[in-house]
Amino acid sequence: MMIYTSSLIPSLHNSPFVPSLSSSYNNSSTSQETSNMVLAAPSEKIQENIKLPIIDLSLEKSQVLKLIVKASEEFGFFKVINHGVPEFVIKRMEDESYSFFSKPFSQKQCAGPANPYGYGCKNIGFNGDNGEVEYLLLHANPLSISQTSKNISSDLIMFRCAVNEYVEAVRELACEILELMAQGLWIPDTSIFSNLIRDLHSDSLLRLNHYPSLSWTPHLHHHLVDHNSDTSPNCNSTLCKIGFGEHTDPQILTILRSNDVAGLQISPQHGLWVPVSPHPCTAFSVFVGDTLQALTNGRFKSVRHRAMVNSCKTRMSMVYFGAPSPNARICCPSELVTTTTPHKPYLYRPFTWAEYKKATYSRRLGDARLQFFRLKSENDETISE
Ligand SMILES: O=C(O)CCC(=O)C(=O)O
Repeated sequence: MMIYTSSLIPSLHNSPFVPSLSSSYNNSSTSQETSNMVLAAPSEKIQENIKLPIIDLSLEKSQVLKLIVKASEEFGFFKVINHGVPEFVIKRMEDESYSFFSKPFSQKQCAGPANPYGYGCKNIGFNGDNGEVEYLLLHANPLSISQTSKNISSDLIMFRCAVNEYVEAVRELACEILELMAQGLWIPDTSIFSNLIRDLHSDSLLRLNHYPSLSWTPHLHHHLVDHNSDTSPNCNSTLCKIGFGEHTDPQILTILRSNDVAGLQISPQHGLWVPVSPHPCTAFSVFVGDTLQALTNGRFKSVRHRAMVNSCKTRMSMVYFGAPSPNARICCPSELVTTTTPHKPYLYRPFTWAEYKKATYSRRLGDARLQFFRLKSENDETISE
């Protein structure tokens, strides 16, 4: 009899991919809820001295392939620099985001509730997760963007252009990285992963997250957006307030850009959190998602991460989630499966993105969902996700 366990967290399921913002706040072993504010558990270990990989995409290709594969296997996370996304495209999107979040709360509410697209505040997803965050969730498809943007900006054309241009640029970056990954894994069809998010019906998303400083209250919030930089995560506070609770991303690949305020942390192993420095500010953070873990037969690790609130500086992040089309069949290429020694059988049963998304939505943000798609193996007694 085989038992499946989660080595990442004793909690079990989440609903994070679309409205993603949920957190495992229900999980008392990892966090505590205090008067509506979720705090990190005191027992957690923050490890400042782990050097997270920063990959220069302009280096020689064979070197880049190796670095990407290594980082995806070890951390499921890396940063990229010299990525080719023009600074003005990023800046325009950032300006639009700041402009939206600095509006009075009542105006922002007109773009909500996030069901699943639109403006959300504190509530993340549909299963009771919450955090110190407000966000705007958009489908990455231009038609959907134009429909959702009606209540978001007074200058619709400007907003749509900024979003479309940004989405296009980060999608290209995601595709380039996915192609490098396929090459690094010696898969002959190097577009096998990237084609999933290039698909016209791709279910990719853009989420803009805004983590106000702790003095913020929604109804007073119309002038508090603070663009000053600060790299210390909790400059005035010994508390560790959670903005966006821990989770893995269900999609294929996530490309995140934040302002220069710290707060993002990744968990390469249960109970251990590594702060991701916001520098260099021209970098993007790249996360392996659950679907890519399944597509690589478990070689790449979908990384658990969360965002902490800074007590005196406002943090903002812009997150592109590259996803397949709902009907896409997720099954790892045969090159990553071996029946001879070293034995590497299929780890996951094939599933469609629609199926995985449904499973994700029905759970809490911090839950480990991929384990439910894992195939039982005669040799495995306990399988960890
Ligand atoms: O804001 C961040 O740094 C993390 C956000 C995140 O994990 C998400 O939106 O899924």
